[in-house]
Amino acid sequence: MHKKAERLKKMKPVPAANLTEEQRAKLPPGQALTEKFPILHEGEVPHYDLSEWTLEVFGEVEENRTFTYEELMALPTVTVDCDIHCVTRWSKFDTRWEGILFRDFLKLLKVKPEAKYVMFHADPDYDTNVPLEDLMKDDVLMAYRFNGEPLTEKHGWPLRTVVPHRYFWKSAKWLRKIEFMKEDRPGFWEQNGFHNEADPFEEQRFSGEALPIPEDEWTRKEYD
Ligand SMILES: Nc1nc2c(c(=O)[nH]1)N[C@H]1C(S)=C(S)[C@@H](COP(=O)(O)O)O[C@H]1N2
Ligand SMILES: [Mo]
Repeated sequence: MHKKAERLKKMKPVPAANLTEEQRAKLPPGQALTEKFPILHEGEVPHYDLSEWTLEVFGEVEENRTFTYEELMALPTVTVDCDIHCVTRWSKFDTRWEGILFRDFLKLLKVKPEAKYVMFHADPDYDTNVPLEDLMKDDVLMAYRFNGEPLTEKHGWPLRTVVPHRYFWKSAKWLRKIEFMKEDRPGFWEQNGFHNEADPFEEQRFSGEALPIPEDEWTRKEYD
């Protein structure tokens, strides 16, 4: 009861007038700052048995690979502090993620030189595309911890990508498969009117006409 009431309460952005000079400079155009953590996804939150969960790698690689959760947890951990920006206009500053640096993960794979793009395949029926070069940055990771705690189910447990310099739909929760591709191909949102590049500072929200998303829609979503 209490929980539900809480959920129905609208999230409120930090009023623009309260932003410090530094915060103003960090906020991309058209975004509002929130101190909460909105929960956004299509479909139902998946549940997994970790002993059966796997991460698969396929496409333009010399050999397909399947990693167990245990194998991934044995890899070196990095910590990334970054700001995140959702196309529905909320931004959250100073989020801390721990996980596997994507660039380090690549060292375990034999990716063919022809591979130029990556499709992240996630549950339930979600995918998103990112250029491979973009994933070489030192803040792109496959995360399993957020702000010092294990990732919660709703935020993508057991593993999600975080690609901070792109709108947040490019960061797949419930990651299951990584596909290396020669040619680019649009993912779920990219096929549904969202911009292929998705740079928040360039305001690359839509590929064609702006989708009719009310500016305060995100304030009605679930959050924690
Ligand atoms: N698997 C999956 N990942 C997803 C989505 C989704 O629908 N399914 N939505 C994306 C969108 S639009 C956003 S804004 C972020 C939200 O992540 P959060 O719920 O942790 O804030 O997840 C992204 N990753
Ligand atoms: Mo989003």
